[in-house]
Amino acid sequence: MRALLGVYDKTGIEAFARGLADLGWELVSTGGTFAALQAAGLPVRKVEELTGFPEMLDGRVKTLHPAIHAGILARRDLPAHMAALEAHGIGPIDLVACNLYPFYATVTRPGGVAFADAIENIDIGGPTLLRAAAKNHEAVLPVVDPADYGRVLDALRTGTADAALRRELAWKAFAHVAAYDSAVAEWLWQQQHPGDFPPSLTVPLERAQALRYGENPHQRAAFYLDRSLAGHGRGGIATAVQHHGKEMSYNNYLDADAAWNCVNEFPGPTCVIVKHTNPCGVATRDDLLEAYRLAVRADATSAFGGIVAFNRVVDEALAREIREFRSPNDGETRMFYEIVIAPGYTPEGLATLKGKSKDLRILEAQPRARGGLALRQVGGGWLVQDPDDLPADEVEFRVVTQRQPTPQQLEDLRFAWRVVKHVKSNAIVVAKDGRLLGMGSGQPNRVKSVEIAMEKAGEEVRGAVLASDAFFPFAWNDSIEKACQAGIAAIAHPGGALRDQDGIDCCNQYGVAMVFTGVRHFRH
Ligand code: 93A
Repeated sequence: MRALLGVYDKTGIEAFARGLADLGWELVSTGGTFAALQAAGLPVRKVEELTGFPEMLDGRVKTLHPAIHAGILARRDLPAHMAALEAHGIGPIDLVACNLYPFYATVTRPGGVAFADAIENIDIGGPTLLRAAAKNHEAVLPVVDPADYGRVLDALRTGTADAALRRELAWKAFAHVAAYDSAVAEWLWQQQHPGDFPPSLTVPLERAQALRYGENPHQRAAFYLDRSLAGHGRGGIATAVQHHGKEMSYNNYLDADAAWNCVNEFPGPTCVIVKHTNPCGVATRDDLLEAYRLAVRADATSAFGGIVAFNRVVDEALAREIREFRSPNDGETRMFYEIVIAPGYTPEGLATLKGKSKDLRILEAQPRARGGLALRQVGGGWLVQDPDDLPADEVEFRVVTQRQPTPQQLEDLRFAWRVVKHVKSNAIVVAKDGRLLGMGSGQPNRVKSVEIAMEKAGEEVRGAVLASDAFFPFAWNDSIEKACQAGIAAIAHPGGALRDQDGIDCCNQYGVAMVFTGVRHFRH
């Protein structure tokens, strides 16, 4: 039996080769792999010996030769194939271990990469070897992943290299080459059309976790990592580390993502509590612990069973507060949460939090970087857009009323604007002193969202500010007048309605300040 070993990543290759040699296999290798095996004292032949050709063109042509590919591709069950090998003095190859030039790592290298460098890192011979071996996997074992060396050796030792193993290895080889070529194609497109959406999209997704079920128990589900260049190293919920607790569920991922994106909207220490993808408690304070207390109080009923996100490290005092905090509703029941997510924990903070329950999921994550693509499925297709990444600081507030907002109101409007972006449309947020008092979300009627938000704010609505994700189409006897009558002191919305002047007149009559943001944050 003959094995062809040509690997860029030489991890584990020596032990694998030794195992094969011990089983009586003949080893053949490309230059670098040959040198490594020879240095390890293993009997190994050069590919050149088989091809009768030197490696050419700086290594661009090493294994691309009939003596190699006929040896891999010949059908052992066809006498004509075997006779052809014989006639040309070619021996069969029964195993190919190969991993490819590091194209992905090269083009994602920090600091960028020269075009020519990237091109040189496109492997041609390797994918060809792998595809040939995978096609003829009935006779040839294609091994692309060093993690498989051990089980392949075991199977050879015990004579159990059966169809199931061979098909799995073949699948892995083709999947690997397909993802590799996708990355090359994506990169090439980007070189010519930076920032443009490609005419066809191949997003290599790698299954990171099988989920117990989807949104409901009768739906199957899994979590996939975006391995495209656009998704590379982007942080966010996909790369979060779980320190403790029950396995993440489908809905957990959705909610944790919403909470994490919202909390990272804020520059100062902030706590965001999310329920069913909507922020129901948000507060910014110099003291993160105080921010947490205020965030729960915004709507303790909704916060129960929610996701708690912080944009600063969680220390012991805060962890104890999260563990012990009793519902402000009855002063007795300890708050229950699905997930706590933060950029980090002190060792004592983490230990304390773990003591809350064995189920509490504790995640550590990095903010999602800006850019990439936002994809959503509709029947028979996908919608693709830029993520809603517009930094809140870049949104200009234009005062359109006689009354100017006070500096505190302006700050509260900024706060409310950061929150409202993360609330399902129609989204209304009422806030004061850097904390959320009430929100209305997902109502098809904007007036209803206003009413819900103000009802949640209760007495505190007087002197609070209100933000709307989209403009108010009507004012009198509608959203704006209702807000003014309830005691809202300042309003932010994009502006741009046919009846904008009605809204301005209404605010002027009630002595309320209003700003136009010129930006909309629909979230459908
Ligand atoms: O430049 S190539 O595309 N031309 C080839 O004919 C060829 N054959 C194997 N690259 C080729 N390989 C690759 O070389 C393998 O995929 C592997 O990554 C690498 C192993 O080379 P070495 O043993 O010299 O380190």
